[in-house]
Amino acid sequence: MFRTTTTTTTRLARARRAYSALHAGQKLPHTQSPIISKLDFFNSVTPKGQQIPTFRVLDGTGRILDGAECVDVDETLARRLYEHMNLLPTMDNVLYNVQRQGKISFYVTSYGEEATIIGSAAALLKDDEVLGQYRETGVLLWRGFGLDNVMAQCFGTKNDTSSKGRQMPIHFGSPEHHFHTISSPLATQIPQAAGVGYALKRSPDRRHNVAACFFGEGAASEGDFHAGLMLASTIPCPVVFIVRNNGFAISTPSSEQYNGDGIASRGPGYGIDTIRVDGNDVLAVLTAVKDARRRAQEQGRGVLVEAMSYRVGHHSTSDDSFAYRARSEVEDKKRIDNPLARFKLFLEHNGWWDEAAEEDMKARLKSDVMTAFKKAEKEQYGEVGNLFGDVYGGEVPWNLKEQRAELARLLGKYGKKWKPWESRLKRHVGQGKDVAGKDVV
Ligand SMILES: Cc1ncc(C[n+]2csc(CCOP(=O)(O)OP(=O)(O)O)c2C)c(N)n1
Ligand SMILES: [Mg+2]
Repeated sequence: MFRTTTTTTTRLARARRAYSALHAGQKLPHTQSPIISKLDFFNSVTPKGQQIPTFRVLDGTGRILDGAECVDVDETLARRLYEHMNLLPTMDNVLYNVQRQGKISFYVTSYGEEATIIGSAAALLKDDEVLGQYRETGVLLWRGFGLDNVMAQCFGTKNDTSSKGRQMPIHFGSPEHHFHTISSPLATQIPQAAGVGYALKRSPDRRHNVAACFFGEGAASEGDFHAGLMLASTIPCPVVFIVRNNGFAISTPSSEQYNGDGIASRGPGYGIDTIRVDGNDVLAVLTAVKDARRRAQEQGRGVLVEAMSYRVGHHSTSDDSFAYRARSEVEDKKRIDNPLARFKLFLEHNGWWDEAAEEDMKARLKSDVMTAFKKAEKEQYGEVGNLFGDVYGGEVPWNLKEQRAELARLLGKYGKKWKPWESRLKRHVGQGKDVAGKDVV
């Protein structure tokens, strides 16, 4: 049996004191971590039992919270924010129904995320490079892309400057508006944004800019999220990562997507400034993203913003969300924390808005959307041969030549005889003759 004598205890205490004196201030290589001798496991980034706070400016009645930090917003800016927030659901209502009628193949709405998207758009410089996921059409509208361009892309007409009618609806892109083309595979834009940030930093005439990268909390489960943040943190490069935490990745609720404190808890792991913000409060989003872009630009390093909101709409037109969530839940969220209603109250408190202005705006927006929709619905599609262009530079490779020749043969055989092709070809510029020559007629 082992017995501890008084002498042993004293000797041990003396040894411990000597050890502490010797090791006081000592650090292991490559770290400033203080040395401790108690097991201290930790989790997430806040003291135990607490969560990362959420930055908010507007209360539920549209008033600015006492002492809240907020950028200056005058009447012109406030009205512009509100009108763009309203343009989104007006456009979504029309295009969602148009898809249901089979006139376009697919659509994604922004219901519930109007404040997150428009607030962020307004916080960026017009020439900051935006890499979006797919639910950020509002950024393009804020930058003046226009409803005609939106419709042309969704309908794939000859006026589709994003993709010449070759992409699924909502895959917008516009170099003029510094908006990189949307691609469906989740999270690919995140490491790309780090590369764009690096390129901006290396271009003397673009050092005033940052890359702004949008994605959902679901996309943050992809490896590319980690690669992107790692790059932006270590190269480093100026990127504002804006994660829209809307509670769902299609049918998977966010409670099943992570065990940590949301996505914001991951930022400190990469040593980048991070903030969580009320995504239903346009003034909070605007203020937070503006400061995030300032930090990213000044530090030349990534910054992470997590905007908390709720996806009110179905994931897309390919989804029926009532298969996995209650209608009553959606109705409650719409009512309790509606970003449009909150900001409208703010405008009214300032004497900048009334019911007449509301009615006038709604009528105007609806008419703008309907005019653009009707124009695109009747518009011609581009030349059939567009199908083969813009894939490779230089000479067209043999496999595309073969495919083009095969299409020419089929157009010659069926172009006039098979009704679906016949009617469809009539809507294309050149009616297929650019591929099949006179054979098609
Ligand atoms: C690599 C990859 N995996 C899966 C999908 C299918 N998919 C499309 S959207 C989506 C959910 C994304 O959720 P989130 O990132 O939270 O964005 P939200 O739709 O909520 O805006 C999934 C799984 C995909 N497009 N790409
Ligand atoms: Mg989501």
